[in-house]
Amino acid sequence: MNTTIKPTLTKEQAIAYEDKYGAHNYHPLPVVLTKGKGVYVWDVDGKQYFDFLSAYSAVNQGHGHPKIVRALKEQAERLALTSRAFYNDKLGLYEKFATEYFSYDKLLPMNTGAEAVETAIKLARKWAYEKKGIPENAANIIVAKGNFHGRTTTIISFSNDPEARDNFGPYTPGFTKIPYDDLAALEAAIKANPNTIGFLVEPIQGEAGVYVPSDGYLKGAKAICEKYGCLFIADEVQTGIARTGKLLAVDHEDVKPDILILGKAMSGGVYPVSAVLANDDIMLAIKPGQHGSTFGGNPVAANVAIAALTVVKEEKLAENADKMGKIFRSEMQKIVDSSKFVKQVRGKGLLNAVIIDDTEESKTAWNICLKLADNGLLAKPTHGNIIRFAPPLVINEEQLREAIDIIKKSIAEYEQESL
Ligand code: IF1
Repeated sequence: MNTTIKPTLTKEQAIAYEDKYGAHNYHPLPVVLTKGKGVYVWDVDGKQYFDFLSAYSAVNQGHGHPKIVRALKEQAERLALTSRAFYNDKLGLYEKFATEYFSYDKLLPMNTGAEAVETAIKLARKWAYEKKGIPENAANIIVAKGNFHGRTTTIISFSNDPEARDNFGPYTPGFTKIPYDDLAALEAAIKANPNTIGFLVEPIQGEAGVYVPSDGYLKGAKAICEKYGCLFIADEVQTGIARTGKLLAVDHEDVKPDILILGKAMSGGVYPVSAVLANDDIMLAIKPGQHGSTFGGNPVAANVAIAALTVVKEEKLAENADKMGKIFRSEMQKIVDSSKFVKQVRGKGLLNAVIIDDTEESKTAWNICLKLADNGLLAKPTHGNIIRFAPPLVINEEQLREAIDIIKKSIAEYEQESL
């Protein structure tokens, strides 16, 4: 490690402080990080790890990308925040850049993924009442079971994860849950409620365990939405920005969402930046004063997002994610074929998961992640038997193969010890 960086706290202090002074709303792996560069992070004792979480796909461009960090620093020094009470000379530039980049008429800037999802819901409702003539308070949005769209009260109202939802009620009405990857259920649900205005969906379900739907699902869903005059709303907060081997996961099926939700890697992870994109007929349903955010679209966010999106194209991150993802899954498949423990590998691009042959309530995935950390690779379990692997998209083949060796070694050690 660059020895000029001195950790602020020891490992024990950092964990004890968070435990004593922080709310207990997380259960992190016991690793305390102090530095990151590219695909690597370092803990306070100087140990180096491959980062195979990438802050849940926010750090697609790699830690400390010089272009993105420079954009952050320069703009922070010049002008950080104006609020939207005034114009600034960065937001319009960013909106022009991003709408051309994603081919939409307009962008509405927010900060976090959950806020962007909330924005999409409000936009869809506003559009439905004012353009589609839905009776007051009757608008219904269809969502998929197993979804993860964020943590606000409305969003958790249509989650079916008890951890995310229980004892946070009363819940926001206006949502119908259908099974994921089930087009017949989508059409039936739309038919069952004439006030259905849209379908909100993740192109690949992240929290559900990197659940990739059948080929044609997204195209089919969009076609059904079109047939009934509903909006196809894609949550690409996690799957977007080259993660799955295309700029957007919907690009795998050449589908254009009516409303596109982005977050996380919009900033390369250095700053909270999220956005909703739509064409004029939808976006202009929201009028001045009806929605906004103090920080949304601030000059730092705008400057950072331009840099982060530029890096994605300049460094061909989608192509690299596609190529590296294929190598990753074929190597993981070898483990699946030879191991009694490892049941399946699935994913797209560099959003992948390995499924362990154990119960969802087991500690197996957690224990393997501890072993991986010991061996120099950080990943996080999702459920007790699924490990998500999502390195920064700047990873090269040599680094990837080294990481794969660590995964193979760790699983072998785990199997050995649990005999
Ligand atoms: C946490 C999961 C990932 C998201 C999609 C919106 C949001 C997210 C598709 C909200 C956020 C995160 C948040 C993170 C855990 C995480 C996650 F495991 F819970 F499902 F990535 F896979 N839409 N996902 O995935 O974005 O408001 O957080 O910016 O710690 O809760 P946010």
